[in-house]
Amino acid sequence: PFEYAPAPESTSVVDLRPSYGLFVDGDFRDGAGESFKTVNPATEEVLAEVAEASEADVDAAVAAARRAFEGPWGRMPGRERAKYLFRIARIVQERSRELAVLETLDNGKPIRESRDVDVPTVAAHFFYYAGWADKLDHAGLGTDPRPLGVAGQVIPWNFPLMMLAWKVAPALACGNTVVLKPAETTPLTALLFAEICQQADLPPGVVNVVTGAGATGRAVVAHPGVDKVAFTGSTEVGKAIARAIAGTPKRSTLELGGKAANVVFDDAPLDQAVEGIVTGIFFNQGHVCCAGSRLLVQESVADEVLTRLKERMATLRLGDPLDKNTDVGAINSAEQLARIRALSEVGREEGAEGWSAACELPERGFWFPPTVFTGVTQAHRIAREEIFGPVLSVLTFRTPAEAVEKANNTPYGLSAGVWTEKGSRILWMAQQLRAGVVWANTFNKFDPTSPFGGYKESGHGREGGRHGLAAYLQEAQR
Ligand code: TXE
Repeated sequence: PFEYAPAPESTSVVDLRPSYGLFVDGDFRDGAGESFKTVNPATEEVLAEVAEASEADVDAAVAAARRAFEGPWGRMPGRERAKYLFRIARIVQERSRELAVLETLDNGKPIRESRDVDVPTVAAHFFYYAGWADKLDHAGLGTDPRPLGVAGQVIPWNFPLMMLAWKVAPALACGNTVVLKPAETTPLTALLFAEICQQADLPPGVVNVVTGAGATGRAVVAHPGVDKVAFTGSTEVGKAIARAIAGTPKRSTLELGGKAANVVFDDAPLDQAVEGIVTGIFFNQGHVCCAGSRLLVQESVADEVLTRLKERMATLRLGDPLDKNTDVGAINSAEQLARIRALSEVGREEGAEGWSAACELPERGFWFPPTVFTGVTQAHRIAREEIFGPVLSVLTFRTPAEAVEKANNTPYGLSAGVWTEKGSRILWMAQQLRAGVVWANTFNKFDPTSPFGGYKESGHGREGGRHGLAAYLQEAQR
């Protein structure tokens, strides 16, 4: 059964202010309009009041980004830009504890994850793209690849800092400037990152942060001064953004939802596979676009895998995200909890059987126990729709061909996992699966050198690696 977490790690490392303004043109300023509250999802306590950027604020941020692009930043040689990116990467490392605690407070994810995965990955992205910035310079031929201009970047709440790094680091490395709109439930680490930009002496206007809800995101995307739109979020909003920029010359990358298959063959090392299934769906409470939310297990080992999986699930510790022993943290918002509950209810109504280990949920905050559904068919909504929570749907297959057919039977195509001892089968599966990322005998591994992005309704464009540069340069759009 789940255990309650003991006393929390000190939060004194974070200097929380009662209210936060926008970051425009190198300085923090009050918004012209309203403000909103951001809460700790593990306690429902208000963390801070944050400015809601109006259209006029977005206008000011885009103007600042344009000036910076036309001015020092857009003309700076890559090797000079690299220095800023290296500096940012090092400050992220120096302030990693503060960043990790604030991320956990605002998002609800276990501190072990923000400390060991999110923040190190952020630093790694800045180091990696710092290393590209001077490689983009050509020696005096006048054919250096050109940046696009002002990038409007709208990001979600599941990996607030990581999504920021995936977007800001390549944009800056290529010489673009940025107007970033963090999600309304997790604005705080983006504002701390703005402080880091100041500390790194980044020229004013190169990075601007406009906080607010969907309307602020819409204003960024629609702004005529924005040359490129980068979005990560729901497929629904991704489609709305695609419609909003249709007929304009704006470039876009869209990283949308997923319903990844995690495919376990009968020759897989089962202990390792069970760990991979758990990481695949319970990491970050399943708030992961590439989560392995559909387990496809070969019939001959299905019972054994399920038995081991349930045993492992019973050892997961759900509770205080600031406790270093916590495996499963809080659901990010009341709205997301309601969505998870509703779809799980649909699963039961449609005849699937839900199981979770005995567990008493904390009284305050937003919580959902890790849950596995069996008796799921491909027609069930829980096998087709993104739940974005700690809920796994299990299906079985007999042959590799059937596994491929079921894995690909989804409107999405962001990621997939394959568990088998056979190298030839891994290569064959990787070719057959229509997904941007295929993990073999591992899952949810992120590396700055690797391109990440979707097929079909999971969006288009790639972030990360050499491919991630193309999204921010005039040449080589592919
Ligand atoms: O996402 P939204 P929400 C999925 C997941 C989740 C569902 C809803 O299934 O249950 O989406 O989550 C901004 N123009 N994912 O509502 O609305 C918004 O302010 C411009 C998967 O949180 O897509 C936020 O900054 N921007 C996903 C960002 O878009 C707009 C991660 C994402 O919010 C906008 C998150 C508009 N019209 C949710 N409307 C993934 N693939 O990782 C909203 N926004």
